[in-house]
Amino acid sequence: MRLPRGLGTKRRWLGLLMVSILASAAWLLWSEKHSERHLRQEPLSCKLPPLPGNAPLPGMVWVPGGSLALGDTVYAEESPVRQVPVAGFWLDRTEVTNDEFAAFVQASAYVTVAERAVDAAKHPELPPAMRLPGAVVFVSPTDLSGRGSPTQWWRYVAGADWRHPGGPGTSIAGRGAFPVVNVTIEDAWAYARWKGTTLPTEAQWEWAARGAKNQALPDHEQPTQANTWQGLFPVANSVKDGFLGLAPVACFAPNALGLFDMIGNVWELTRDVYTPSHAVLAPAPLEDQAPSAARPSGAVSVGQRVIKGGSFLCAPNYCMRYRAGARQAQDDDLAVSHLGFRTALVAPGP
Ligand SMILES: [Ca+2]
Repeated sequence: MRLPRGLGTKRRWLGLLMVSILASAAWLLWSEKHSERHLRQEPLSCKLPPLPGNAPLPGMVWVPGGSLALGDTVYAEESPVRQVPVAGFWLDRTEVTNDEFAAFVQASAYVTVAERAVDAAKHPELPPAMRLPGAVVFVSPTDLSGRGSPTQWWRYVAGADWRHPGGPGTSIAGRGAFPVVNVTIEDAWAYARWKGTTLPTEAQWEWAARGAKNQALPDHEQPTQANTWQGLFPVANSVKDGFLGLAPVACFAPNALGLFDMIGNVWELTRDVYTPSHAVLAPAPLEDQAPSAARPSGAVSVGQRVIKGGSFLCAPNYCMRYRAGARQAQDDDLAVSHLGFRTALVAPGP
């Protein structure tokens, strides 16, 4: 029996639609169950190997100087690749943890940017709800009808800050070894000044992430020794690397210099003002610059910093920025749940 042509086409489409909906639902259910199983197994800390006792401050490793091919060729903002000299320096071997940041806050009574109300004079366009103290938090989307708009998985959550990474009702209890998040460049500078260190430049950071090697052709594959996203972002994460969300620091093998999590886990702030490509270089930021004071000539985006390394949300289909040469802009006064930092120190080598 043949149905009239129009009706047959309609039924075929309805059938395909049903199959597609059922397949998506099954995939989501499988992925949720799979993720829950992994969540229960995720460690709250990972063991750091002992460090040689020659560092000027605990937890720092020496990054020897050299010449770096800064940048990459995957996204426009990484080009052109430029040869940049980098002098030797010290770098924290892990991202700054909640425990480390808590010690700073306890000693200094510092209040982070996310814990303060947003300055209405600076952001007159924002609705009152977004001027409350808070941060932008990743929330797994349940509705993808917006065709890939990031607003489906990023939400401004009032009350989200470094102590409450997901907002009210969440906490960092038991998560002292996790990287601190929901911090801004101002917060990172405050921590670094307190510790007697500084923030790395983009070139320093990238050179260190490459293991102090002038790699002409960087590896573009999704790394296995890093906390990233395996699967189709943002709907399905197979959690092959063992972590659905953030991981404690140092759960993956370090690079050749002994640095952990340079790629993945959290994006890391650098002191460099963001420029849209390497054709426009930020000035050599040798001095400790207050965020509002850093306005290099030629920089198009004022009020944004370069962040590096990608995060646990980077997937092959969405943000292939789990590479040393990748970079992204970050608003100076916006705290985000996938962003942290580590500090550097310019001092004589071992
Ligand atoms: Ca992961």
